[in-house]
Amino acid sequence: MKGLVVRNTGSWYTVLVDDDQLLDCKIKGAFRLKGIRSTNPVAVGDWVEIDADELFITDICDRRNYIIRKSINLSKQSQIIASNVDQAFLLVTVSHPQTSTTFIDRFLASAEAYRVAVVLLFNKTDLLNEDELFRQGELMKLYSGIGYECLAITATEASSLIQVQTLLYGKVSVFSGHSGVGKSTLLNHFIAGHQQKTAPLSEAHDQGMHTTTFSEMFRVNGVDMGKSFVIDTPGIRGFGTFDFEPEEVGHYFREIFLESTHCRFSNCTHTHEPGCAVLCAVEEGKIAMSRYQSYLSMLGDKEENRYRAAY
Ligand SMILES: Nc1nc2c(ncn2[C@@H]2O[C@H](COP(=O)(O)OP(=O)(O)OP(=O)(O)O)[C@@H](O)[C@H]2O)c(=O)[nH]1
Ligand SMILES: [Mg+2]
Ligand SMILES: [Zn+2]
Repeated sequence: MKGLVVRNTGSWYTVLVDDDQLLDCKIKGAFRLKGIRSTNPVAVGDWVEIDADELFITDICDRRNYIIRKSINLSKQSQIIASNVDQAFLLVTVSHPQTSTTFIDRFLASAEAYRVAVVLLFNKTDLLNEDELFRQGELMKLYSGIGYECLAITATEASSLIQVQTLLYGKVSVFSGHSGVGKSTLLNHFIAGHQQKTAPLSEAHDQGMHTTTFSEMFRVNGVDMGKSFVIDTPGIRGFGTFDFEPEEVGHYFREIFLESTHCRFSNCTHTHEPGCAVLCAVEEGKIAMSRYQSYLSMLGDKEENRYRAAY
């Protein structure tokens, strides 16, 4: 029997099967070792084959895509946050807590690599002072200029909810971002019954409390929303990079990639090469310095062969 993994807590997987039945399944020991090096061999969003009598997952169907994050410490373990998604929403907060452009850019680059469309939701607009609103506007200009859809929202306001809901129709959407940016608060408006836990930020650090501890998929509530699903995820601190080749990193920064077609060398790393069109565009202000710095920081990970903390 085929089913959709909607939740994973420790060694238990909740699988949605025909007739809206939810089955709690395990995976067989041998299956766990099937050459998958992530901390979670089966992820929320996976389609799986199950043995419905024994309640075992026996196989995973090929993934269309996934959002993965490499641990920022040296363990080099990776974790699949969600798989088979139609789009990702990255919640960004200019403050409470602050989301850095490096973090945004790393998320966007990894989504590009796995061909997942991203919408940037600038949340907690209601809390921003004049300077912060200005900063939010600048960021929205920057990212919409590159081609990403950007929305300024307040997770508790009806007008924001309607804007987000229209984007969910008929799709599987994963919501990600730092702890405390409001993922669960926002998603609670779209799911029936069961409410996800939410919590205020720590007063001392103005950061989230890692309230959500595992990914979970919910059907979106509402007329005609039957085939629409959202996935709430635990807040991520940092976003390590992947095993990219240096000349590949530029492919995942859309505007850098576009410019790079004019570089003299096809394997240009856009750091020191003569005739580099990207360096030229940075100097002219056509490519934002913050984006170029994020690009360099991802290249740097590669050179140092380690993952950096706390973006
Ligand atoms: N003022 C304001 N507060 C918000 C908004 N969105 C969320 N919050 C508050 O921010 C706090 C954190 O929200 P959560 O929904 O728990 O954040 P989360 O992203 O799910 O955090 P983790 O589960 O830890 O990853 C809660 O106190 C929310 O009420 C918003 O748009 N405006
Ligand atoms: Mg949460
Ligand atoms: Zn170049």
